[in-house]
This record gives sequence, C-alpha cells and structure tokens, in this order.
Amino acid sequence: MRVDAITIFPEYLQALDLSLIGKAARDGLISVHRHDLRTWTHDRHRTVDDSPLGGGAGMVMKPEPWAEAFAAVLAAGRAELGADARPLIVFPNPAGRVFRQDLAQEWSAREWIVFACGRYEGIDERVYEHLADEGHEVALVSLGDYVLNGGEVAVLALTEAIVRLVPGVVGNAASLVEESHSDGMLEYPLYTRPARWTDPSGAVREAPEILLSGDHGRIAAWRAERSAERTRQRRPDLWDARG
Ligand code: 6GU
Repeated sequence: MRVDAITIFPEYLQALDLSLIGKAARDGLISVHRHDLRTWTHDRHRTVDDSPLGGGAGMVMKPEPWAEAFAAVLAAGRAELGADARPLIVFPNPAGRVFRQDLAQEWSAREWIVFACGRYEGIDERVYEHLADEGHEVALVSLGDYVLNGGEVAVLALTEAIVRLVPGVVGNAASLVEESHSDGMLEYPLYTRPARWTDPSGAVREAPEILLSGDHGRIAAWRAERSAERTRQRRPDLWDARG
C-alpha cells in the first residue's frame, strides 16, 4: 500500500516512522510519502490561505496550491504504481462521515490512499469539485463529533487503524479477530498472571476462575457474555445496531 499525505506540517506526521507503521514501511509492506503543501506556492510568503469570500471569521485554504499538489503527488504515485493506479483521496474533516472499523477494514485493501490535511476553517470547495470532475474517488471522514485544528492528528489515527489491518503488518492475525469493534462489539475483559493479585491497598483480587479451567468452550461462552454485557452498558448505540 502506498500512503501519501499533503500537509503544511509534514513534521507532524513523522510519528508514522515509529512503531508498527514504521516497521511496516521498513518491511516494504507500505510506503509513506509526506508532502509540504507550501512546495506548491509561488509567492515570497508561501501563502496557502486567504479570507473567506462573503466574509466571516478565520481563513480558507486557497485552491491553487492544492490543485498543483494533487497533480504532482498523483503523478509521483502513478510513476511508482503504474498509470492505471487509482488513488482514494481522503480529506479528514469534522463534517465528514464518521470513520469506523468497517471502513478501516475496507480501506486496508486499497493500493493507494492520499490524505489531504486541511487547516484553518477548511479548503475552498472547488478543490473537491475539481477532483471529482477528474474522476477521482474522494472521501471526507471524521474521527468523531469534536473539532481538531487540522487533519494531521486524524491522519495519524486513520493510517494506524488502516495499516494495522494490511496483511502481514500485525504479526498475530488472530489478535485482529478478537479485538473491540471487529465484530461490532466491545472486547471482553482481559487478565494475565498472577491469577491471585494483592493490589497496593492490600486487597486480594482474583482473576475469574473459569479462565484457569482449561475448558475452551466454557471460556468462549463466558467471554461472549462479558462482551455483550459491556457493549450493552457502555455502547447502547452499538448494541442496538447489532446485526
Ligand atoms: Cl477528521 N478533522 C478535524 N479537523 N477535526 C475533527 C476530525 C477531523 N474528526 C473529528 N474532529
């Protein structure tokens, strides 16, 4: 998978070189390309924003640097992947569709994703129209119902959620099956040794005895019950939406 990210803060995305995503890149499972939007400005101040037409607070990102950035980044991607490669262009945006595990799963099979990080109040609407007219697949996605200052933190979250599902990135694929949200439910509670633990206040806390029984059928049933109970209590929205 090739991942491009266009931003005015490429340093923000240096975290993609760390941990699991960094290792996936070093192993050749993904390649990550960060681009500074100001590369495609031509004035002394490298201006990427201007005041909103019609008035109002804040600033809007100008269309010209974005159009030039997409032309250059898409050409570079096609040079690597072939002329027929089709990118998914993703704009992190609090007004987008809420990103969920099913979308992470779907996008983990894409060959090429281009993230475009807006800042300020947003990007001139004609950039989206232009990309759609060129025949590109464009998606606006939100992390949830709150506002960040820009798309960079969202790109870190989105990339991690997607890339960890690329085959080979997470060593033990079975761990992706049991985790929260993989089946629309929250994960059951986890325990490890010691089975009998004295906490710092002196209270003795025992792990559930069934987990020591070796009876895999009963353990699976117990976990399914805990998972359902948690989901119903903590996330009634997920509980009501279960298939
Ligand atoms: Cl994807 N972007 C911004 N700027 N704010 C957000 C968000 C995204 N998701 C939640 N808040």
